[in-house]
Amino acid sequence: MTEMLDTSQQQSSLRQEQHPLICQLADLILDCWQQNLDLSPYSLPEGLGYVEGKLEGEKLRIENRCYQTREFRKMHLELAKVGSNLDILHCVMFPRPEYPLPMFGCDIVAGKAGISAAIADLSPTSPEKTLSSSYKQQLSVLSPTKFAEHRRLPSWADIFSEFCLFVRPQTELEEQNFLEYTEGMLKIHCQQAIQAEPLSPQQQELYLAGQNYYCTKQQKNDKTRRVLEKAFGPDWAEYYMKSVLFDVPQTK
Ligand code: BLA
Repeated sequence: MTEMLDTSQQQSSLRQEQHPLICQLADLILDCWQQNLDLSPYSLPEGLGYVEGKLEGEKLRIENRCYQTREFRKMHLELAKVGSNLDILHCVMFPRPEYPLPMFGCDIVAGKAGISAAIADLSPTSPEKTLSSSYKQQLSVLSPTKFAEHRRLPSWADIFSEFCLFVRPQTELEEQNFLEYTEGMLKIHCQQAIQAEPLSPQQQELYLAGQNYYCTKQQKNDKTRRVLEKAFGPDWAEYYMKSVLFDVPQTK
């Protein structure tokens, strides 16, 4: 347990083998969490802290770190490596249903030719599927710099906000600009969370439904599913997507 909380000891084997932008973002996320929130450990299902799989083709290694706080049911940072070709960072912050908070999510996929996908968003969970005006106001100040290649979102991705940044960075400068924007989002989110007031039980149901909708949509990402299926098989991939990556929070 104490080991999970010791973010100074986080120089894991997988981390050192990752694309530099992934290492930087992972450090930044853990620093930001530690500086702004009061972290407690969160236990993933047994045996899922570090996982290795190999069915067809290359070995997939996954390393998870997970925390919880007063405001967040689960804060999950995952690093994955497929053979020597593909590095992945995945991060989601699941609010406790008591609070009207959006979902922070980001994903970086880096291949031999560089980063093919970098996405960051604060996705609404409100019944109206919009962010609150104070979130909007703060996020609109971030205004990301120009990227040469913005990517089109797939059809399942109607969960993201107007502040979602989804790009294929083409230079180190663009990589740093993505990092800066994501950091800005994360800081705003942590500060908003600290100030959040609990909802009425009726409202909580509605925000929980918003989280369920988000998770259901993310589970439709076939690109993620395929990577997991190739290394662990379809049943494990389904289990992992539903119970670790995008588990739907339980109603009380
Ligand atoms: C895309 N996600 C991808 C891709 C891969 C993965 C291989 C394709 C890259 C590309 O199109 O260039 C794989 N991502 C993974 C795996 C894990 C992972 C294996 O997280 C975990 C073990 N995905 C998220 C989150 C968001 C997200 C939190 O996990 C957003 C907040 C988005 N990933 C996302 C989107 C795409 C993607 C929108 C593009 C999908 C598409 O183009 O169809």
